[in-house]
Amino acid sequence: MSLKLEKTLVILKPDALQRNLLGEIIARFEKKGLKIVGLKMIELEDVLLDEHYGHYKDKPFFAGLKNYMKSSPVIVMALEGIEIVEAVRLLVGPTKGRIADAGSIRGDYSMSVQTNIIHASDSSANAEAEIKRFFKDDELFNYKKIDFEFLYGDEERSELV
Ligand code: 3AN
Repeated sequence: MSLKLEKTLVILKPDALQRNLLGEIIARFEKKGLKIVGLKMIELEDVLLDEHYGHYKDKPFFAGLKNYMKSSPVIVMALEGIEIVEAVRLLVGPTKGRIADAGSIRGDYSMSVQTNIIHASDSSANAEAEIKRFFKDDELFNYKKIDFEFLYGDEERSELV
C-alpha cells in the first residue's frame, strides 16, 4: 500500500480571533504533529467568499454567513501530513458545535452552527482547490522538520510516494 503526504486548508474564523482562541487551536495542530506549510492573516472579501461558499449562495443564511466571515480578519493555514484531510476533520468535529464530540475543536469551543470557530477542507480535491484559492505558490513552504521520523513509523515512511 502506498501513502501520500497531502495538504489541507484550515481557516480560523472571526469568532476564534475575537474569543482569543487562535493560539490554542494552532497549538492543537502542532501537538498532533501536523506540519504548518503556510500561515497568514487576511480579510476575506466578497469575491473570495462567493467562491468559497458558492454552494450555499441560495441559502437564507448566506448573507449572514458572509457578514460573519468579514467581521474580523481570519487566519488561513495550510497543513501537511499523511491522510491529513480526514485527520483534521476529526480534530475539528461536525458543523454544529453544540453536538460535536468533547475533545474536538468545535466540541470544546463552539455552541453554534454558524459561528463554529474553524473551517477545514472536506476532501483532497477540495483541499487542493482551497489552498490555491487562499495561497500563492511563494506563500507555501517546503522544508524539513526534525520530528518527522518520530511522527510516523518506518513502514509508513517507506510507503510514502
Ligand atoms: P463544515 O464547515 O462543517 O464543512 P459546511 O461546509 O456545511 O460545514 O458549511 C460551511 C459553513 O457554513 C459552516 N462552517 C457554517 O459556518 C456555515 N453554515 C452551515 N450551515 C449553516 C446554517 N444552517 N446556518 C448558518 N450557517 C451555516
